[in-house]
Amino acid sequence: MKIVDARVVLTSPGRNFVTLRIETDEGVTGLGDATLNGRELAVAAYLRDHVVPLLLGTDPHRIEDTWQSLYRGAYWRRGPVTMAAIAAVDVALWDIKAKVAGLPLYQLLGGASRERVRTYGHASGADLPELFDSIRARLAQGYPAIRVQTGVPGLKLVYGVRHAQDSSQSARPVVEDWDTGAYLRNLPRVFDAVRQEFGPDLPLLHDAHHRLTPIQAARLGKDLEPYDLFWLEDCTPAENQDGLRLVRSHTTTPLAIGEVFNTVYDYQTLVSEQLIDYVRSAVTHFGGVSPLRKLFDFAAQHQIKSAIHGPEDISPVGMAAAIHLDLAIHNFGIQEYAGYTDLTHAVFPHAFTFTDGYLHPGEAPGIGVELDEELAGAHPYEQAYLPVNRLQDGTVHDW
Ligand code: EZ4
Ligand code: CO
Repeated sequence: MKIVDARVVLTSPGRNFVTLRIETDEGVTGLGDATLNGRELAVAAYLRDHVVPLLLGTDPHRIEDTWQSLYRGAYWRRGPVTMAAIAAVDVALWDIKAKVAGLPLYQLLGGASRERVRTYGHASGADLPELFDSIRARLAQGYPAIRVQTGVPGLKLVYGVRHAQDSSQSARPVVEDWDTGAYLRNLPRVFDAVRQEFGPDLPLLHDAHHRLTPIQAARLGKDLEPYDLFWLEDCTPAENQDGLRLVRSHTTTPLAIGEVFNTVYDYQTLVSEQLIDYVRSAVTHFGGVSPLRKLFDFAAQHQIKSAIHGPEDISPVGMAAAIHLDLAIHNFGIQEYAGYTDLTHAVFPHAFTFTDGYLHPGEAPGIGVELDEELAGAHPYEQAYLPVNRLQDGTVHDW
Protein backbone atom coordinates (compact mmCIF):
# COMPACT_ATOMS: atom_id res chain seq x y z
CA MET A 1 0.00 0.00 0.00
CA LYS A 2 1.27 3.46 -0.90
CA ILE A 3 0.36 7.07 -0.16
CA VAL A 4 -0.48 8.69 -3.51
CA ASP A 5 -1.81 12.08 -2.40
CA ALA A 6 -2.08 14.25 0.68
CA ARG A 7 -3.73 17.62 0.87
CA VAL A 8 -4.54 20.27 3.39
CA VAL A 9 -8.11 21.57 3.66
CA LEU A 10 -8.74 24.89 5.41
CA THR A 11 -12.28 25.74 6.41
CA SER A 12 -14.12 28.08 8.77
CA PRO A 13 -17.62 26.79 9.59
CA GLY A 14 -17.78 29.31 12.46
CA ARG A 15 -14.08 29.07 13.31
CA ASN A 16 -10.97 27.90 11.49
CA PHE A 17 -9.97 24.25 11.15
CA VAL A 18 -7.01 22.67 9.34
CA THR A 19 -7.49 19.11 8.09
CA LEU A 20 -5.04 16.77 6.37
CA ARG A 21 -6.46 14.16 4.01
CA ILE A 22 -4.14 11.30 3.00
CA GLU A 23 -5.06 9.10 0.03
CA THR A 24 -3.70 5.68 -0.82
CA ASP A 25 -3.35 3.70 -4.03
CA GLU A 26 -6.03 1.31 -2.72
CA GLY A 27 -8.60 4.07 -2.37
CA VAL A 28 -8.57 4.14 1.44
CA THR A 29 -8.26 7.67 2.82
CA GLY A 30 -7.43 9.03 6.27
CA LEU A 31 -8.07 12.34 8.04
CA GLY A 32 -5.99 14.20 10.62
CA ASP A 33 -6.57 17.46 12.51
CA ALA A 34 -3.79 20.09 12.36
CA THR A 35 -5.70 23.07 13.81
CA LEU A 36 -3.54 25.50 15.82
CA ASN A 37 -5.81 28.34 16.93
CA GLY A 38 -4.56 31.70 15.63
CA ARG A 39 -1.58 30.20 13.72
CA GLU A 40 -3.42 27.90 11.30
CA LEU A 41 -1.60 28.88 8.11
CA ALA A 42 1.82 28.14 9.57
CA VAL A 43 0.82 24.50 10.14
CA ALA A 44 -0.83 24.30 6.71
CA ALA A 45 2.40 25.53 5.07
CA TYR A 46 4.54 23.17 7.17
CA LEU A 47 2.42 20.29 5.95
CA ARG A 48 2.09 21.33 2.30
CA ASP A 49 5.64 22.53 1.74
CA HIS A 50 7.68 20.18 3.91
CA VAL A 51 5.72 17.08 4.98
CA VAL A 52 3.48 16.07 2.07
CA PRO A 53 6.43 15.66 -0.37
CA LEU A 54 8.00 13.22 2.11
CA LEU A 55 4.83 11.16 2.45
CA LEU A 56 4.20 10.51 -1.24
CA GLY A 57 5.10 6.94 -2.18
CA THR A 58 5.54 5.71 1.42
CA ASP A 59 3.69 2.85 3.14
CA PRO A 60 0.83 4.27 5.27
CA HIS A 61 0.98 1.24 7.59
CA ARG A 62 4.38 2.30 8.93
CA ILE A 63 2.97 4.76 11.46
CA GLU A 64 5.75 4.66 14.06
CA ASP A 65 8.50 4.86 11.44
CA THR A 66 6.78 7.80 9.72
CA TRP A 67 6.33 9.58 13.07
CA GLN A 68 9.97 9.10 14.04
CA SER A 69 11.24 10.19 10.64
CA LEU A 70 9.14 13.40 10.71
CA TYR A 71 10.18 14.15 14.31
CA ARG A 72 13.89 13.26 14.08
CA GLY A 73 14.33 13.92 10.39
CA ALA A 74 13.49 17.64 10.65
CA TYR A 75 16.40 18.05 13.10
CA TRP A 76 14.43 21.01 14.61
CA ARG A 77 12.40 19.31 17.28
CA ARG A 78 9.21 20.05 19.19
CA GLY A 79 7.09 23.19 19.06
CA PRO A 80 3.37 23.59 18.43
CA VAL A 81 3.57 24.05 14.64
CA THR A 82 5.76 20.99 14.08
CA MET A 83 3.83 18.80 16.50
CA ALA A 84 0.39 19.78 15.12
CA ALA A 85 1.61 18.88 11.63
CA ILE A 86 2.99 15.52 12.80
CA ALA A 87 -0.24 14.91 14.74
CA ALA A 88 -2.32 15.27 11.59
CA VAL A 89 -0.16 12.69 9.77
CA ASP A 90 -0.23 10.28 12.73
CA VAL A 91 -4.03 10.41 13.09
CA ALA A 92 -4.62 10.11 9.34
CA LEU A 93 -2.40 7.00 9.24
CA TRP A 94 -4.20 5.42 12.23
CA ASP A 95 -7.48 6.20 10.43
CA ILE A 96 -6.24 4.36 7.35
CA LYS A 97 -4.88 1.38 9.30
CA ALA A 98 -8.12 0.98 11.25
CA LYS A 99 -10.21 1.27 8.07
CA VAL A 100 -8.10 -1.42 6.40
CA ALA A 101 -8.60 -3.62 9.47
CA GLY A 102 -12.33 -2.89 9.32
CA LEU A 103 -12.29 -1.82 12.99
CA PRO A 104 -12.95 1.37 14.94
CA LEU A 105 -9.60 2.78 16.08
CA TYR A 106 -10.19 2.04 19.77
CA GLN A 107 -10.06 -1.69 18.96
CA LEU A 108 -6.49 -1.32 17.67
CA LEU A 109 -5.57 0.54 20.89
CA GLY A 110 -6.52 -2.46 23.01
CA GLY A 111 -10.30 -2.33 22.92
CA ALA A 112 -12.76 -0.61 25.24
CA SER A 113 -11.78 -0.17 28.89
CA ARG A 114 -15.16 1.42 29.66
CA GLU A 115 -18.58 1.74 28.11
CA ARG A 116 -18.62 5.47 27.60
CA VAL A 117 -16.50 8.57 28.06
CA ARG A 118 -17.36 11.05 30.82
CA THR A 119 -17.16 14.71 29.80
CA TYR A 120 -17.22 18.14 31.32
CA GLY A 121 -18.76 21.25 29.76
CA HIS A 122 -18.16 24.98 30.15
CA ALA A 123 -20.34 27.32 32.20
CA SER A 124 -19.63 31.00 32.66
CA GLY A 125 -21.23 34.25 33.71
CA ALA A 126 -20.30 37.87 34.24
CA ASP A 127 -22.07 37.67 37.61
CA LEU A 128 -23.64 34.97 39.81
CA PRO A 129 -27.18 34.93 38.32
CA GLU A 130 -25.73 34.63 34.81
CA LEU A 131 -23.33 31.91 35.99
CA PHE A 132 -26.10 29.92 37.71
CA ASP A 133 -28.21 30.06 34.52
CA SER A 134 -25.25 28.83 32.52
CA ILE A 135 -24.62 25.93 34.94
CA ARG A 136 -28.32 24.99 34.77
CA ALA A 137 -28.16 25.01 30.97
CA ARG A 138 -25.19 22.63 30.99
CA LEU A 139 -26.90 20.34 33.51
CA ALA A 140 -29.96 20.29 31.24
CA GLN A 141 -27.70 19.11 28.40
CA GLY A 142 -26.64 16.21 30.61
CA TYR A 143 -23.07 17.25 31.44
CA PRO A 144 -21.94 15.29 34.51
CA ALA A 145 -19.18 17.80 35.41
CA ILE A 146 -18.88 21.52 34.83
CA ARG A 147 -16.06 24.03 34.40
CA VAL A 148 -16.93 27.31 36.12
CA GLN A 149 -15.48 30.62 34.82
CA THR A 150 -16.68 33.96 36.06
CA GLY A 151 -16.34 37.69 35.73
CA VAL A 152 -14.17 39.57 38.23
CA PRO A 153 -15.48 42.80 39.85
CA GLY A 154 -13.74 45.78 38.26
CA LEU A 155 -12.65 43.90 35.13
CA LYS A 156 -14.52 44.26 31.85
CA LEU A 157 -13.40 41.31 29.73
CA VAL A 158 -12.17 38.11 31.39
CA TYR A 159 -11.08 34.77 29.89
CA GLY A 160 -13.82 32.21 29.47
CA VAL A 161 -16.73 34.59 30.07
CA ARG A 162 -18.87 35.37 27.05
CA HIS A 163 -19.25 39.02 26.17
CA ALA A 164 -20.44 41.11 23.21
CA GLN A 165 -16.94 41.30 21.74
CA ASP A 166 -16.39 37.67 22.66
CA SER A 167 -14.58 35.56 20.32
CA SER A 168 -11.70 33.32 21.00
CA GLN A 169 -11.04 34.21 17.35
CA SER A 170 -11.30 37.70 15.88
CA ALA A 171 -9.67 39.67 13.07
CA ARG A 172 -7.54 41.70 15.50
CA PRO A 173 -6.75 40.36 18.98
CA VAL A 174 -9.45 41.33 21.49
CA VAL A 175 -7.78 42.89 24.56
CA GLU A 176 -9.02 41.39 27.83
CA ASP A 177 -8.07 42.84 31.22
CA TRP A 178 -6.63 41.33 34.34
CA ASP A 179 -5.98 41.97 38.04
CA THR A 180 -4.66 38.94 39.92
CA GLY A 181 -5.51 40.32 43.38
CA ALA A 182 -9.15 40.97 42.46
CA TYR A 183 -9.38 37.49 40.91
CA LEU A 184 -7.90 35.74 43.96
CA ARG A 185 -10.31 37.55 46.30
CA ASN A 186 -13.34 36.88 44.11
CA LEU A 187 -13.04 33.24 43.06
CA PRO A 188 -13.48 31.51 46.47
CA ARG A 189 -16.67 33.57 47.01
CA VAL A 190 -17.97 32.40 43.64
CA PHE A 191 -17.34 28.73 44.44
CA ASP A 192 -18.93 29.20 47.87
CA ALA A 193 -22.08 30.53 46.17
CA VAL A 194 -22.06 27.76 43.54
CA ARG A 195 -21.77 25.04 46.22
CA GLN A 196 -24.63 26.60 48.19
CA GLU A 197 -26.81 26.65 45.07
CA PHE A 198 -25.89 23.29 43.50
CA GLY A 199 -24.85 21.19 46.51
CA PRO A 200 -21.72 19.20 47.35
CA ASP A 201 -21.89 16.44 44.72
CA LEU A 202 -21.56 18.16 41.35
CA PRO A 203 -17.97 17.87 40.04
CA LEU A 204 -16.71 21.44 39.46
CA LEU A 205 -13.59 22.50 37.59
CA HIS A 206 -11.84 25.83 37.08
CA ASP A 207 -9.24 27.06 34.57
CA ALA A 208 -6.80 29.74 35.82
CA HIS A 209 -5.35 29.91 32.28
CA HIS A 210 -1.68 30.39 33.20
CA ARG A 211 -2.16 33.67 35.12
CA LEU A 212 -0.63 33.00 38.53
CA THR A 213 2.81 32.73 40.09
CA PRO A 214 3.47 29.55 42.10
CA ILE A 215 2.83 31.27 45.45
CA GLN A 216 -0.42 32.80 44.16
CA ALA A 217 -1.49 29.40 42.82
CA ALA A 218 -0.65 27.81 46.17
CA ARG A 219 -2.90 30.31 47.94
CA LEU A 220 -5.75 29.81 45.47
CA GLY A 221 -5.52 26.03 45.78
CA LYS A 222 -5.77 26.35 49.59
CA ASP A 223 -8.62 28.85 49.43
CA LEU A 224 -10.60 26.53 47.13
CA GLU A 225 -10.13 23.37 49.23
CA PRO A 226 -13.46 23.78 51.08
CA TYR A 227 -15.29 23.66 47.71
CA ASP A 228 -13.81 20.30 46.67
CA LEU A 229 -12.84 21.06 43.07
CA PHE A 230 -12.41 18.22 40.60
CA TRP A 231 -9.36 20.21 39.48
CA LEU A 232 -7.69 23.58 39.20
CA GLU A 233 -6.33 23.87 35.65
CA ASP A 234 -3.21 25.65 34.36
CA CYS A 235 -2.64 27.52 37.62
CA THR A 236 0.81 28.73 36.47
CA PRO A 237 2.62 28.95 33.11
CA ALA A 238 4.01 25.47 33.61
CA GLU A 239 6.99 25.57 31.34
CA ASN A 240 8.48 26.40 34.75
CA GLN A 241 7.88 22.83 35.92
CA ASP A 242 9.89 23.32 39.12
CA GLY A 243 7.37 25.93 40.33
CA LEU A 244 4.73 23.23 40.72
CA ARG A 245 6.65 21.76 43.68
CA LEU A 246 5.76 24.84 45.67
CA VAL A 247 2.09 24.74 44.64
CA ARG A 248 1.85 21.03 45.41
CA SER A 249 3.39 21.32 48.86
CA HIS A 250 0.70 23.80 49.91
CA THR A 251 -2.58 22.42 48.59
CA THR A 252 -4.61 19.24 48.13
CA THR A 253 -6.72 20.77 45.35
CA PRO A 254 -6.11 18.46 42.35
CA LEU A 255 -4.11 20.05 39.52
CA ALA A 256 -4.45 19.68 35.74
CA ILE A 257 -1.86 20.99 33.30
CA GLY A 258 -0.68 20.61 29.73
CA GLU A 259 -2.96 21.91 26.97
CA VAL A 260 -0.13 24.02 25.52
CA PHE A 261 2.47 21.25 25.88
CA ASN A 262 3.53 19.31 22.82
CA THR A 263 5.97 16.61 23.92
CA VAL A 264 6.54 14.29 26.86
CA TYR A 265 9.61 16.36 27.79
CA ASP A 266 7.31 19.22 28.85
CA TYR A 267 5.93 16.87 31.51
CA GLN A 268 9.03 15.13 32.82
CA THR A 269 9.24 16.73 36.27
CA LEU A 270 5.48 17.17 36.61
CA VAL A 271 4.79 13.49 36.04
CA SER A 272 7.83 11.80 37.58
CA GLU A 273 7.39 13.79 40.84
CA GLN A 274 3.58 13.45 40.69
CA LEU A 275 3.16 17.22 40.91
CA ILE A 276 -0.13 17.12 38.95
CA ASP A 277 -3.16 14.83 38.78
CA TYR A 278 -4.30 15.16 35.16
CA VAL A 279 -2.39 15.58 31.88
CA ARG A 280 -4.26 17.87 29.47
CA SER A 281 -2.60 17.54 26.05
CA ALA A 282 -4.67 17.28 22.89
CA VAL A 283 -4.09 14.60 20.25
CA THR A 284 -3.91 17.51 17.79
CA HIS A 285 -1.10 19.41 19.54
CA PHE A 286 0.96 16.55 20.89
CA GLY A 287 2.01 14.77 17.71
CA GLY A 288 -1.00 12.45 17.50
CA VAL A 289 -2.38 9.29 19.06
CA SER A 290 1.02 7.50 19.10
CA PRO A 291 2.90 9.86 21.46
CA LEU A 292 -0.17 10.71 23.56
CA ARG A 293 -0.66 7.01 24.28
CA LYS A 294 2.95 6.89 25.48
CA LEU A 295 2.39 9.94 27.71
CA PHE A 296 -0.66 8.28 29.29
CA ASP A 297 1.33 5.11 29.99
CA PHE A 298 4.08 7.22 31.63
CA ALA A 299 1.44 9.15 33.63
CA ALA A 300 -0.21 5.89 34.75
CA GLN A 301 2.96 4.85 36.57
CA HIS A 302 2.47 7.93 38.76
CA GLN A 303 -1.32 7.55 39.27
CA ILE A 304 -1.97 10.50 36.95
CA LYS A 305 -5.00 10.42 34.67
CA SER A 306 -5.92 11.69 31.23
CA ALA A 307 -7.96 14.83 30.55
CA ILE A 308 -7.62 15.49 26.83
CA HIS A 309 -8.01 19.12 25.78
CA GLY A 310 -11.31 19.47 23.90
CA PRO A 311 -12.31 23.09 23.27
CA GLU A 312 -14.11 24.31 20.14
CA ASP A 313 -10.76 24.78 18.40
CA ILE A 314 -10.02 21.03 18.27
CA SER A 315 -11.83 19.88 15.11
CA PRO A 316 -14.23 16.91 15.16
CA VAL A 317 -11.35 14.93 13.58
CA GLY A 318 -9.06 15.62 16.55
CA MET A 319 -11.97 15.08 18.95
CA ALA A 320 -12.79 11.68 17.44
CA ALA A 321 -9.17 10.54 17.83
CA ALA A 322 -9.32 11.69 21.47
CA ILE A 323 -12.52 9.73 22.15
CA HIS A 324 -11.01 6.50 20.77
CA LEU A 325 -8.05 6.94 23.15
CA ASP A 326 -10.36 7.83 26.06
CA LEU A 327 -12.33 4.63 25.57
CA ALA A 328 -9.23 2.44 25.31
CA ILE A 329 -6.76 3.58 27.99
CA HIS A 330 -7.01 2.42 31.59
CA ASN A 331 -6.06 5.72 33.27
CA PHE A 332 -8.82 7.79 31.67
CA GLY A 333 -9.92 10.77 33.78
CA ILE A 334 -12.35 13.00 31.95
CA GLN A 335 -12.80 14.50 28.44
CA GLU A 336 -13.41 18.21 27.83
CA TYR A 337 -16.22 18.60 25.29
CA ALA A 338 -17.36 22.07 24.25
CA GLY A 339 -19.55 20.86 21.36
CA TYR A 340 -19.75 22.30 17.85
CA THR A 341 -21.97 24.46 15.69
CA ASP A 342 -24.48 22.64 13.45
CA LEU A 343 -22.45 23.74 10.44
CA THR A 344 -19.29 22.17 11.90
CA HIS A 345 -21.13 18.89 12.46
CA ALA A 346 -22.24 19.08 8.80
CA VAL A 347 -18.73 19.78 7.45
CA PHE A 348 -17.36 16.85 9.50
CA PRO A 349 -20.05 14.11 9.58
CA HIS A 350 -19.02 11.77 12.38
CA ALA A 351 -19.80 8.46 14.05
CA PHE A 352 -19.04 9.71 17.57
CA THR A 353 -22.05 10.50 19.73
CA PHE A 354 -22.69 12.74 22.72
CA THR A 355 -25.53 11.35 24.84
CA ASP A 356 -26.51 12.38 28.38
CA GLY A 357 -23.10 14.00 28.89
CA TYR A 358 -21.09 10.98 27.70
CA LEU A 359 -19.20 10.49 24.44
CA HIS A 360 -18.72 7.29 22.45
CA PRO A 361 -16.52 7.00 19.33
CA GLY A 362 -19.02 4.80 17.48
CA GLU A 363 -18.29 1.60 15.56
CA ALA A 364 -17.39 2.96 12.10
CA PRO A 365 -14.02 1.65 10.84
CA GLY A 366 -11.17 4.13 11.39
CA ILE A 367 -11.69 7.24 13.51
CA GLY A 368 -15.21 7.56 12.09
CA VAL A 369 -15.13 11.10 10.69
CA GLU A 370 -15.63 12.30 7.13
CA LEU A 371 -14.99 15.69 5.53
CA ASP A 372 -17.55 17.29 3.22
CA GLU A 373 -15.04 19.17 1.06
CA GLU A 374 -17.69 21.02 -0.92
CA LEU A 375 -19.31 22.41 2.21
CA ALA A 376 -15.86 23.10 3.69
CA GLY A 377 -14.93 25.01 0.53
CA ALA A 378 -18.04 27.17 0.86
CA HIS A 379 -16.72 28.41 4.23
CA PRO A 380 -13.13 29.51 3.60
CA TYR A 381 -10.42 30.36 6.14
CA GLU A 382 -10.74 33.76 7.85
CA GLN A 383 -7.81 35.61 9.39
CA ALA A 384 -8.26 35.33 13.17
CA TYR A 385 -6.38 35.81 16.44
CA LEU A 386 -6.79 34.72 20.04
CA PRO A 387 -7.26 37.52 22.62
CA VAL A 388 -4.38 39.10 24.52
CA ASN A 389 -4.47 40.03 28.20
CA ARG A 390 -3.30 43.28 29.81
CA LEU A 391 -3.00 44.43 33.43
CA GLN A 392 -4.70 47.62 34.57
CA ASP A 393 -1.56 49.68 33.76
CA GLY A 394 -1.35 48.23 30.26
CA THR A 395 1.34 45.59 30.83
CA VAL A 396 0.86 42.43 28.77
CA HIS A 397 0.05 39.45 30.99
CA ASP A 398 -0.33 35.74 30.22
CA TRP A 399 -3.66 35.01 28.52
O1 EZ4 B 1 -8.26 28.80 25.74
O2 EZ4 B 1 -8.10 26.20 23.27
O3 EZ4 B 1 -9.34 24.40 28.64
N1 EZ4 B 1 -9.53 24.97 27.60
C1 EZ4 B 1 -8.92 26.12 27.22
C2 EZ4 B 1 -9.21 26.60 25.83
C3 EZ4 B 1 -8.11 27.49 25.26
C4 EZ4 B 1 -8.20 27.51 23.74
C5 EZ4 B 1 -7.09 28.35 23.10
O4 EZ4 B 1 -7.11 28.20 21.72
O5 EZ4 B 1 -8.17 26.68 27.99
O6 EZ4 B 1 -10.45 27.26 25.80
CO1 CO C 1 -7.58 25.28 29.59
